[in-house]
Amino acid sequence: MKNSDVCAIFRQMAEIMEILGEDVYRIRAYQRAAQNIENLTEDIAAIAARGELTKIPGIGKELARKIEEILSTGTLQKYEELKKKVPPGLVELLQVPGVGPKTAKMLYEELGIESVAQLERLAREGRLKGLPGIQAKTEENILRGIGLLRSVQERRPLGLVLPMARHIVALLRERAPVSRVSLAGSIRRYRETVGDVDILAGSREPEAVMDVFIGLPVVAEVIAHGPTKSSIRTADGLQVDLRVVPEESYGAALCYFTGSKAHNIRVRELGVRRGLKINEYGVFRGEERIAGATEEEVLAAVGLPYIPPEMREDRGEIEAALEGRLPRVVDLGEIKGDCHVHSKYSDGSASLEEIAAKARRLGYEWVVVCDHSQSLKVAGGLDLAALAKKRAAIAAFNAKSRDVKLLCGAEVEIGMDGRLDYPDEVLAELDFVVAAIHTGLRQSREVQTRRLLSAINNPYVHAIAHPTGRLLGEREAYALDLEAIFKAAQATGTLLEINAYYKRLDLNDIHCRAAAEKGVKFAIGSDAHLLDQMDFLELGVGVARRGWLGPEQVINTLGYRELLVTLGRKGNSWLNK
Ligand code: DGT
Ligand code: CA
Ligand code: CA
Repeated sequence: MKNSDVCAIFRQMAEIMEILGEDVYRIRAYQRAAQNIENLTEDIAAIAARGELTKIPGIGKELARKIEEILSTGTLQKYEELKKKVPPGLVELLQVPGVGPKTAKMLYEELGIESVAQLERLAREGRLKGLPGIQAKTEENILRGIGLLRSVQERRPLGLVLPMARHIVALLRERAPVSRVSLAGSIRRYRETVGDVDILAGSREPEAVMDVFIGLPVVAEVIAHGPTKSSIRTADGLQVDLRVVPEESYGAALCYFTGSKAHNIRVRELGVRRGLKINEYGVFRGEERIAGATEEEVLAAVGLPYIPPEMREDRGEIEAALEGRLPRVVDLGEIKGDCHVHSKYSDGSASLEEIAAKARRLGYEWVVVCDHSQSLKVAGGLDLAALAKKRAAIAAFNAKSRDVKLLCGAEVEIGMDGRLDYPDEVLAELDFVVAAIHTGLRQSREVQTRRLLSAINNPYVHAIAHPTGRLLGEREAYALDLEAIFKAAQATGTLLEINAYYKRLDLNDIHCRAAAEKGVKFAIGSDAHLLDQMDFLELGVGVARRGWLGPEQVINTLGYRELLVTLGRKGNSWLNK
């Protein structure tokens, strides 16, 4: 039984209970439990074995007993009973936005519909008309809902969406009568993938703003056009939603449309306890608006400090904020360098001078120039002679440069037996050694863990590159005992990388937070192979913030001198404080 299996059972139970119209709070309890189990980095069976299930947030005695039953029998009596109460296809229909449990049940009973594809066909043929509660408009809405479902299922990597989203924001600022414009939704929270782009504008002339929006050159299709709310699709199929609100509602609307939905629900509950109603227009006591212009004001009305958007996932930020222990997370402005950039010496395209010039534009003090090691021939790995040449070139560059400094790094292959691709005396000469696995990705959990542990235990390895090896939408993480990796990284003062390349984002937010709780520190690297890819570092900072990391946990916040001292001796005070 894996964590994901336990999660799936709880999610299904919540959905079936929804069809059966059972208690909303019980349904929510199952959903929250599923989410929290999904976020675990440890095997749930191991937690159960220690008798610590109730330490998982959202898991009380009753749910703990159910988890134990699932672990020992492979299923749950209650789940089996629930399943018998509804036809299997019905649960699928519930995923369509606008199709609630009642409609799903009726569609099944009247027409035997039990899949989204079937629903789509019948709605297109106009065969839903005349059913209880179904009008022409309802069919249209269902089809739109199915489209929406597909667009959400088809999520895109954040790094590919951000440039277009910012371009549209810039165009609106330039051309529309807006006082303020901001990104909202998952993109503002720096989720690693986004369903659609949400933009919020403040204006006294919403209709004029909408006219500009739907007329922008990037618009390929207008999905909806209203006075305060419109949606468009760009040529490559990206959906962009724009909402316009009056200035005095801007903060409330920004809170609402930034989400996450789960976070918003919790904030609204806090409001209810104080007799307040919170929506996208403001915070209300009766008819009176008591807050709404800024996010700070809205959150303060329910007793909360400002919470960075990246933390708004209902992963404990509300509790932490209420108890005054919300950490201050690292800020992009505090980043003084990039820990992982490839140059022309291996498979990168930029020269040392170009890398330094780009770093200067980004406001950095330093960059670690990391090229591949000798055995990775496909990526132009450097043999010892080439590495010596690169070191000399970097030393010459640094002697001349009065601002940006370069560190001579290497991304060193970890062999199948855990051995590193350069001998120790060579590693010892490098400023920054990042060890990585690029071959033998399908080894067993034991082998993979052993390989990484052996790199972590090498006194010259400063960091482990992209520790889990996953690629968004392409490749799962390798089988790995992350707990053991975190523990060893902490004990030896080995940094774990937050690889900020848009497809990697590895470690991810959840793993970062778990590692940080074990005392691990982090190195953010863009892994740029092209100069412009150095901009991806921002995504890594987003991951760090979503992982609740403070500036003192991220080595990129150190100035050049401090960095050199810190890297000089592994196991020094900064690395495993
Ligand atoms: P995405 O687009 O799937 O990556 O994720 P989001 O979070 O951007 O979701 P989206 O675009 O559906 O909605 C944007 C925000 O609007 C969402 O984060 C919270 C808010 N929102 C949308 N629908 C609801 C709702 O039914 N209830 C509440 N409380 N908030 C909602
Ligand atoms: Ca969105
Ligand atoms: Ca949206």
